[in-house]
Amino acid sequence: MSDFFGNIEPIKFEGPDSTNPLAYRYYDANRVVMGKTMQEHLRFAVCYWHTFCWDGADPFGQSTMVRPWIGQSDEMAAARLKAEVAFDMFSLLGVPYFAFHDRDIAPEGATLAESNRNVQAIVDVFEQKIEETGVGLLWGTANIFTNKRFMAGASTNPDPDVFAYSAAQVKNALDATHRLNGQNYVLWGGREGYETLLNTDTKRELDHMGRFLNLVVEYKHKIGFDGTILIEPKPQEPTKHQYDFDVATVYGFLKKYGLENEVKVNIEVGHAVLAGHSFEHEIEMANTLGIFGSIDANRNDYQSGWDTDQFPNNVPEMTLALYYILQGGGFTTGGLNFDSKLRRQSIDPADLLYGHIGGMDTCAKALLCAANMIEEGSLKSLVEDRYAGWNTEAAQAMLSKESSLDKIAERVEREGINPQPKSGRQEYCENLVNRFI
Ligand code: XLS
Ligand code: NI
Ligand code: NI
Repeated sequence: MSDFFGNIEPIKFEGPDSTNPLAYRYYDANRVVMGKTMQEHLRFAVCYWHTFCWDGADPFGQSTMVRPWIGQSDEMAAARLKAEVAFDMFSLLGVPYFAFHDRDIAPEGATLAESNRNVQAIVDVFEQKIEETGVGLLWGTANIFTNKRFMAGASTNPDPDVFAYSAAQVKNALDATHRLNGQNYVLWGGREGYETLLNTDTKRELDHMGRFLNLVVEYKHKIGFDGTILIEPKPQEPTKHQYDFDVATVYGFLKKYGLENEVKVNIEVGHAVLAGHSFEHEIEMANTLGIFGSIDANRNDYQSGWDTDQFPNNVPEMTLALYYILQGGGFTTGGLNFDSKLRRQSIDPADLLYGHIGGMDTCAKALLCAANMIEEGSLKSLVEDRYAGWNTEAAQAMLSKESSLDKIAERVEREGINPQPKSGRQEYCENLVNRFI
């Protein structure tokens, strides 16, 4: 154990009345809710990047946070210390999973081969830590957006050498994820998009991205990786226009390149909001299209209009999200990764714990609310009643191959069909939801 967190003891569940800021008030890992423990439902993960790789520097100011592994001359020793502190934190929180980019865990070398060796060395450390602590890998990914070689994209770069380099880097990250028994492998389209159409051939770029994803899926099968490949939609930032705009756009892309049964989505709260959607909209679209995979939990500042990646603290928003996740059958290989970071003035090691404790409690409380909503059932029966007309034979017949516009028109005339509006009862529904929060 490192001394980064001082003498902080593992975080325990103390119940809603607890005033201890280093205790869970709602997250009770072994509590059974709708037939599964909270831990099994929520499958929490801590992300490596915001948590261990950011020191508070922003475009206007220097670093604010003490991170003894950042800025050291012996970068590999620093990477080992970072891994040590990371697993200390996973154990203090009692989270079952973590997630990382290849470049989060080990320094980039002078060549890809050297970078790969650095990643392998830390993966060796992880292997042992996983063995010791029982913490698992929710997902791995490759950072193919930070280095300037990726400034015009990775698989969508006009330069085929960047496509090749990206493929080689993803191969190594997928191998690492496989070795660590990762539950999923994520591709967030970091700079897969464009700044201006004036210099961009979108047809080529999409075809290249489609082939790239097929290469990833083919390789996954080749090595016998049985985790899920996930795309993480985001509409903009860092590029002005990102190709993986939202869930529906990703589905169209997967269909076009024949991958709709191979790839699912990792939905991030802040990205949904940037796309002009609610989080639950994106979840329910993914359920509807059969591609729901995992989530990146955070929240945006509704005022600033950026992906501010704050820790979730909005119980009503998370309740609706979990309501739709549970209705869709819950997570399988996916989970709830905190793609969340501290604010720049939160400089104490304990702040990392407060952020995660608050996020986990928000989600746990939301899980209880969502489970109550489902068990009580009024909202579901309201929706069923609203569509009940479709259960008749005549209604179903319209959807069959034998029906036609003229047959339907003839029936409308013959039966004198004259629909009367019915209330959608939105306020009633909203009040109903609030009964459970
Ligand atoms: C950035 C993304 C990124 C992915 C992993 O906005 O959320 O952090 O989750 O590459
Ligand atoms: Ni994310
Ligand atoms: Ni994000």
